[in-house]
Amino acid sequence: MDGMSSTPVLLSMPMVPRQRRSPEEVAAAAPVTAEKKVLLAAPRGYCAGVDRAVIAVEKALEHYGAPVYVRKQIVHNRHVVETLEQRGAVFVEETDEVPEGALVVFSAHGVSPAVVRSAEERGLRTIDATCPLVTKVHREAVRFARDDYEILLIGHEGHEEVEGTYGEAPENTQVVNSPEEADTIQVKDPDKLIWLSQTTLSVDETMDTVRRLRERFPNLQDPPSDDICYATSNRQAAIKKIAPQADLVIVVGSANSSNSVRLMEVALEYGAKAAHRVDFANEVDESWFEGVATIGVTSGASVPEILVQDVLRLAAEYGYGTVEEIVTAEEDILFSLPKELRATLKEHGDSSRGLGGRGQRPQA
Ligand code: 0JX
Ligand code: SF4
Repeated sequence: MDGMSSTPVLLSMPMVPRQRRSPEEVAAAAPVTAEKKVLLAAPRGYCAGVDRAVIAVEKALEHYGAPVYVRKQIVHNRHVVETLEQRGAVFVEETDEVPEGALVVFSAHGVSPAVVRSAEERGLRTIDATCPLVTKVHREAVRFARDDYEILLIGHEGHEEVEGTYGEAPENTQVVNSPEEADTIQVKDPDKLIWLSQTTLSVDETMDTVRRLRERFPNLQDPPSDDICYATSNRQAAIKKIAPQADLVIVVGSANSSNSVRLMEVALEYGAKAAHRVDFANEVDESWFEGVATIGVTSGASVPEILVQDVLRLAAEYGYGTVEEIVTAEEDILFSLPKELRATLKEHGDSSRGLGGRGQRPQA
């Protein structure tokens, strides 16, 4: 790992002591004759946009000192948020909770122009940690709205990213929440129509939504490039390879993390006999191991690798010490830090930069 001097998020939640059944008791409840093993998905965990956003908050704390305000969760991961809170980050829902003149970081999921304006009006200093791949979708929305297109934004209403992208062109945009909605949505002009999407959706479900939209609106245009990002699709591809062999899939990720929840759904669709999402290893219920030979393990794009290692340690205690990594893609994408921060880092002679995928390697 070259030149990265920021402190990675390392603290893991302490295991809550609770009365677990012993590995012997679990094995006795449902004996397993096949070899017990873990298939570990790669890629998994941190993407380049998350890495950059988390480092942005860490660097802001280091160079400007606490408190550093963050609008919404910087990424949708409890451990990351709690760890940054311990270091002096203050997470707020809206910029009007930030004292005038203070520093606020916008989360990786992006913000609408209205949020930027409101921060300006309050004289806030801002660092925009929006992932460049989310910004790309914002630019598409602006451009197609300017050209008088109606935009069908496939995504989940209420998710910050959808609010941000929608806010770029509210007059021209409708949100399509599901394939079913594609069957009923009404448009103004079916010949001047484009679909865009949230970056963290199920690739298959989105294609189903588009297929259903196109049945009704044959002249629907595709986005200039994929809006579902490389990290989302790579993580889904990896779990698709594992799922048919897995008696159980454990996805590490938070409940509000769209891409993590999608991994669980994709695992089930591709044949996993069971799938569960956990924030922390202590949420794994040992009864899930009953009768299980092969466990698939993966993690969402906002999940530090240390949390996966905690799950692997627990699985090993129950006899799943053999871990085979199933690699379906290599990722080497890396984004430079937000521009507002780069100038300050340069002034302070700090040459560190974000390393996409750093979370994929075990952190010592
Ligand atoms: O809920 P999401 O999957 O969009 O966000 P999360 O879990 O924070 O993942 C990384 C940030 C993604 C932004 O596109
Ligand atoms: Fe960016 Fe994709 Fe990561 Fe979202 S999931 S932060 S779009 S790289």
